Amino acid sequence: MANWVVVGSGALGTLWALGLQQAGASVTIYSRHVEDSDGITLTRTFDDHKYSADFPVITTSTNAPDNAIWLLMVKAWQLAPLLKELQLDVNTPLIVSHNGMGAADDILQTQTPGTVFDLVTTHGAWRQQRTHSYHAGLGQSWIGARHSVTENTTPDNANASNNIDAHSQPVDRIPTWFDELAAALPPLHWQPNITEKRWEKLAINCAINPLATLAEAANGVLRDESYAPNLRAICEEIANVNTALDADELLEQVREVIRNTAGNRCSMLQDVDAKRRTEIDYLNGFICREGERLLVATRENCRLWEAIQARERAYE
Ligand code: KPL
Repeated sequence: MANWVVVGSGALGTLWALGLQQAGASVTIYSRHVEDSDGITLTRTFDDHKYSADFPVITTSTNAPDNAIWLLMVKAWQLAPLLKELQLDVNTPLIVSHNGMGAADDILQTQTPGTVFDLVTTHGAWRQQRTHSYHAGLGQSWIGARHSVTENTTPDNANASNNIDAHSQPVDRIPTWFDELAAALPPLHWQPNITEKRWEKLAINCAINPLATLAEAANGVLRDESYAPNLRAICEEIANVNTALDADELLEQVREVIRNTAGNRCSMLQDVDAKRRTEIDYLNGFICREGERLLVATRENCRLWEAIQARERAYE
């Protein structure tokens, strides 16, 4: 069994930590909260069943167990400061899971190739309290090794293309710890081309999160026909930015997620309600910046980026 360190005991971090421990793995939580320093109790509620377990806490990465695998379940904007704080060895396996793209790419590029893994999940969970997660919807997850995504998308790259998969080499070697992670929160699929999944999830979040947040309503509000032009424009712009994608397929996936999560208040709306920073800069903001770089029009994504930023500026 591997040694796992989970960072971010938010809604999803809690689910993975509890699942890994239940699967028999050794799990440590990294936390900078003073009240956690002697240990932490995490709780999951699913279908009226409540389950709690205790975890040891480390407050500095130097106290991490040997050969630990780090599961970084933090928001996109927290990732770069976290990695700077942790100062982990470049050979440390890092699993990254957040909404959006472009977070800490420059830092993650300095890791030894094959040590950064992206985890994409459709499980729905809310934080009932800081250490209590409500598992609202069963989903599935995909994990794969990150490959040269940003080599094609950095402004310095003279051969920059808007087909993000054009030059990247999927990594197929499944890590030894995969089964352990898969047992924690099934089903988890090994995805050699995780970049494709990340873009699909990006499109889902770019479409649902800002529109539902501006509507101040659960995702199901977007079934209203009046949102059809916005949803289509978002998907078309994303498919123009990344020509490996098909706008109709993205739109179909977006509509399916809207149907399946109709009763959910999306993570961005939860952030805005709590006056927290949202992940908009890594969602529609990312698309808007990519559009500018590639000279592709992304008006609707840029409009939504601006509108959510305005909401954030209005926090008291
Ligand atoms: O990932 C989500 C989020 O809220 O961030 C969706 C899929 C939109 C579900 O609410």
